[in-house]
Amino acid sequence: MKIITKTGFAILALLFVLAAMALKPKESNNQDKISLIPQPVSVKYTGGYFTLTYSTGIFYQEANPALKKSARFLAKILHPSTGFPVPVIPVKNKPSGTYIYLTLTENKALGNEGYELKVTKKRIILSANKPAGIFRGIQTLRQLLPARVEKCYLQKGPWQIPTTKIIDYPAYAYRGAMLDVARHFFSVKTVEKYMDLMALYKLNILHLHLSDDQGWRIQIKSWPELTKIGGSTEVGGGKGGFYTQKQFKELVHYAADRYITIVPEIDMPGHINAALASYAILNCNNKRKKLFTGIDVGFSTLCTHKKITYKFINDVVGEISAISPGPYFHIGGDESHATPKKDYLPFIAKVQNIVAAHHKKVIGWDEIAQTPLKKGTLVQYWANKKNVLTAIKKGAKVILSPGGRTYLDMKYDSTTKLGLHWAGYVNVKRAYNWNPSTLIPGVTKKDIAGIEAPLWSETITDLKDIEYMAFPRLIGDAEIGWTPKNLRNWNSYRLRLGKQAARLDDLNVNFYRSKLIPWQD
Ligand code: TNX
Repeated sequence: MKIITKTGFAILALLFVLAAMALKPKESNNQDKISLIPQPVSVKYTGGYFTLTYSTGIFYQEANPALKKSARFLAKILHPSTGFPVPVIPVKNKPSGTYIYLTLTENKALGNEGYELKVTKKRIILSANKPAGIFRGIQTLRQLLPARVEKCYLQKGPWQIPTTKIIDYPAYAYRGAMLDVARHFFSVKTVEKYMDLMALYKLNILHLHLSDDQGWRIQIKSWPELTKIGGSTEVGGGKGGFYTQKQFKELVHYAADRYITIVPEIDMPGHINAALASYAILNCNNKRKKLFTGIDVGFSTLCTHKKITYKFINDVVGEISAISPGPYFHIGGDESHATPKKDYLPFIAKVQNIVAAHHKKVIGWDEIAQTPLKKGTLVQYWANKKNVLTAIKKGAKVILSPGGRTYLDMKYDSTTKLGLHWAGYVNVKRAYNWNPSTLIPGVTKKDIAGIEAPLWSETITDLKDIEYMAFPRLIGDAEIGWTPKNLRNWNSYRLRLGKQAARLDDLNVNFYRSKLIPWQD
């Protein structure tokens, strides 16, 4: 009797458990909270979830210091918020058990920055051809975790990641942001935070506008007055500042850890008053110019027929190139209204030779297309479509930075306090809703290296201002550069962007809460 009762009870209990399992909603994998930006090329969710626990380790293929760095990068995000130890462990072969595993593979389709991310209930395997792809994949993994993982102090779990298979790679190789550190100077810490946020959205180029009429922002050891005088102020008359070469190297290093390349720009022959104010000898009349703290453009020029001008440029390009591992040197070339055209053309040709002699490729604003272009030169479109067509006829590729779409210093609307509006108001939809390959008739995907979103800083004075103007628009630029155009549309994007609010909050980003976006905190 007793035995039967026991068995009966056991059966009843089992039935109860089975019923409860049937009634329980499908495993809560938080999928509706998830938003991936940029949208990956292919994502399949398989309905379950992986749970991060106290014993989850990050394994990486032994003897690969780059993978070790990326594993540490991930552990540094996971550790403070989860409170788990998240050990980083080298292994020879695929481990067993539950883990996160970073490994190189060979898969042509993934290219240099693509990755494959497989999440099952037991393990997460992230593979890529190159360490850069692993790093990009880690950003996707971050976005699959609850936003609070971004916080830097202990948060409540559970730490679930939906099971999925993602295959992903970028549409464009050049996905940039530009920061104007000349009109207002920004500290190393500020630039680093900007790079942190760029990395989260898979941007890979930081173009630093290092000189302009109002300021010279990088130490040149052979021309010390450039920073002593030229770096001593900024728009509005503040105290300005500059990066020592040591600090610049720190930025380069910080960027490299995030697979971001820094593109240094020295704008010439115009936008050069800070240098003309530093050295009398750079002026045609041998008299120093006054420092300038206003926001006019187009009034200054190097003295293009003085020999010393080219010695100066050679020294500057040489010193900066020596501490810039990236392939590019940006020579500006825009708005040289004070330089006669007959002087501008040979000037740009000579400067291209100087850059080549220092083993860098030239990037210049679209005006440089009027001169003969060296092989490998990139022309950056900002204003003049004709220049772009000229550039591609000469075999150059272009970077697209259309003012009325990508300029992060344009006001969102008439009520925006910061910013300018010469290229119109650029709301979040307008910033997102365009395609590089159809922007300029006659310019197709093969002509385009990528896109870049510049933030000019005439009205931008600190990190809070930077974040307000760049976010959320820069996130849209990141998606435009990464995601193929057939997978992009405004309606999907605005919902996904809305779900980024919690993550941006947890990262302390002072983003603009556009009314066009259904923000979910
Ligand atoms: C145009 S874009 C400029 C900059 C200004 C910017 C302000 C470009 C190549 N030149 O000098 O800062 O407009 O939006």
